[in-house]
Amino acid sequence: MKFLHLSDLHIGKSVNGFSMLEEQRHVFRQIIGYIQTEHPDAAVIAGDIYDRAVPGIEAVRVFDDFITELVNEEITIMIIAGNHDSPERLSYASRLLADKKLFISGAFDGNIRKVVLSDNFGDVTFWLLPFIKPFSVRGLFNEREIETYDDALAAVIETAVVDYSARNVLVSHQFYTKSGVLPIRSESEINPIGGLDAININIAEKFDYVALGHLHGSQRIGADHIRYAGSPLKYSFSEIRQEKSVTLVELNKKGNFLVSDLPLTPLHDMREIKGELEKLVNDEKSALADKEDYLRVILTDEEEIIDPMGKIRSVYPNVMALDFENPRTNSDVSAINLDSERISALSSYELFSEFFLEMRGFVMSEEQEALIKELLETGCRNEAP
Ligand SMILES: [Mn+2]
Repeated sequence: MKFLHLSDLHIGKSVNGFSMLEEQRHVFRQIIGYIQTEHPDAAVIAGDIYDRAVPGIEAVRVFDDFITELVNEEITIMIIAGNHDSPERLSYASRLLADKKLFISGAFDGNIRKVVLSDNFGDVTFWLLPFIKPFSVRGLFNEREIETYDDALAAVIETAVVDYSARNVLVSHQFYTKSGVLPIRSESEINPIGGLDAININIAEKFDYVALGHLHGSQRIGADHIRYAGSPLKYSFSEIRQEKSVTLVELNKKGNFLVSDLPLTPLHDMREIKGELEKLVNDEKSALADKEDYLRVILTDEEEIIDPMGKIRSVYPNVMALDFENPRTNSDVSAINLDSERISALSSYELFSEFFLEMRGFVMSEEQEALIKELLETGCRNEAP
């Protein structure tokens, strides 16, 4: 049994004001390409199909095209709702679509939806558990106390009658951790309750494979058979060093499996460049790189620049963020001693040289000293009645 594991598509997402729709179409074409070369039996999408509960028209079109192409490949498609999706909207027409081997698990109703596929080694049961919150499932378990995410997941997984002598795959979209190990987080994941949603992965360890969504960096959680596929694109600058991929899983006979990452290449990469404006604009090396990449530009110029964004965008049109890193921005303003008595005792010249040192990180040259003294004297003379 071979299947693709993907997640966190976030179709329709804008990153720093730039629409990712063309990028998304681009990586979806690569995923279809992998299906044509690898011939998996199924594809699993572990939540966060859309970026918003009410996706825009273009986002719906992009997903419609993707899902139609997946169905045309005649593989089984299994989808769960993530925390960004509206469960009801996502599962629209899902009963009709089951005939097309497309299974969508939207809202959790007390039973985990399962899909059974088989191969020469027997059955593989896929358990499609959409994103849940403790309060949203509490009503389904009257006799149980459900306070935490751990409680909620324990109750929900117990509803599944799992035959662990056969092969089972859990598909889930939650924040799982292995005790004591900090997972790789990304800024594009929205984490509304700051870690309280963490669930101990022990609860799912007996499944033969756990196809997770929610974290945007591809990673294993405590064991090789428990994995986040990660988002197919970089959705924040915290991800510039991540390799984006889809995960290919091969389940052979019970206890025997293979996992590999199939790399995804964006239309334009997201990266960071740093240096002085002149150099960055004329840089020989950057001439080789894609100027349309999504960039965070860090300017190290000492001098004030007029319209830095306009200047940098004339060469790199897709600059997403502009930051400055020089002695002026590095100085810690809070460290300045603002004691009013001390300040009033200082001369104008002394005040200015302190200010200069704070802003630039070094003392004035003799030439600068002479200039400022002259200016202060002229200023004072002109002020006098
Ligand atoms: Mn997500």
